[in-house]
Amino acid sequence: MSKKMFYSLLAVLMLASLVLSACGAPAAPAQPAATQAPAQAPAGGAKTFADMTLCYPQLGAESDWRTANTASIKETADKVGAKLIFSDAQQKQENQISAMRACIQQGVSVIALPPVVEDGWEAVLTEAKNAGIPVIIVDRSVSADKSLYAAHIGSNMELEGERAAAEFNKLLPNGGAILELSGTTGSGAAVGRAKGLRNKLNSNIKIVDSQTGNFTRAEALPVMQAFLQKYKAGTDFQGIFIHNDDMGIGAIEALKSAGVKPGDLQIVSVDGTRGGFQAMVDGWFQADVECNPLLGPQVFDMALKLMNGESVEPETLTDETVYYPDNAAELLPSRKY
Ligand code: GYE
Repeated sequence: MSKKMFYSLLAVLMLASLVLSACGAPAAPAQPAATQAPAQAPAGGAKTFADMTLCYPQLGAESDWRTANTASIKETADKVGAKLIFSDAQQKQENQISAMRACIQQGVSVIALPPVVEDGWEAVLTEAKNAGIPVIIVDRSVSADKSLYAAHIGSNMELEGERAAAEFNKLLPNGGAILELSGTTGSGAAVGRAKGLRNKLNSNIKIVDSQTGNFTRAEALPVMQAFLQKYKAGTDFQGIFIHNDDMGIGAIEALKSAGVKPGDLQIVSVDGTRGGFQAMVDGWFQADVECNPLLGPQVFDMALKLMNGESVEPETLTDETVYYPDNAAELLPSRKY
């Protein structure tokens, strides 16, 4: 082969390999949902908290967890010097949707939405997206397509349910029957916790009944009373999984009036509020699965990034643990909520 022929063959081969590698190259990664276009940064520099109006259509005031979450958002807004538009939807999705629409109308910088239920957010999330307002889903999850919001910050509710199951597996080593006092029907928190419990509960522990107490003390009390009419404590069931501490406190009232004593039943709750810690000190709860409501700092940090067009993590899960009665008295005074 002449030198000339050799070089032209080489050139052809190099070209072919270039074309091939271009075809075989993995598709460019889809634009992460988190980098939705935010409002334009003003000429002269990045936006600061002083430029921020954050909309927080809070879902309600149903529990101590929620009160702490609201306080964390308000305190952080004050601390960083951002403007906050806060509302309380009283556990009604339609109120949250109208609050969001009002915020879109006002042209807020970012909306941080703690959704009361998972379904039914597509329309309003699309409206926010079309208006160029990034949305951070906070606390509970939504079922809407991820392209409709920037990110989610909150707890892994399914893992919380799995942690509760692990506690029952230890508390009822020979099996048994439990009741479930569940959170708001259709909420990410209740759906995840129920699923997690069922994922990991030993097959010799049966869930005899499950009813919602809507995450409130007031609604949990009659549900527990009805349970006690229907099932004999200690005989028909040995334990209760309660989706939050407030419902646990309502349930304890019903148990007390029915003559049940602390320790007669194995009770596992979720949140780790002061009320939950007190219930452990008093011997009612055998374990409390932590769910951290203090999300303000993370929400505001992410909101600022979004205002400046920076990319953010699509999913930020809170690091959590399980608390037990043995050191509950010691930890109680330092609990922040
Ligand atoms: O566990 C409960 C509250 O969504 C994680 O809502 C939250 C739950 C929390 O009412 O106390």
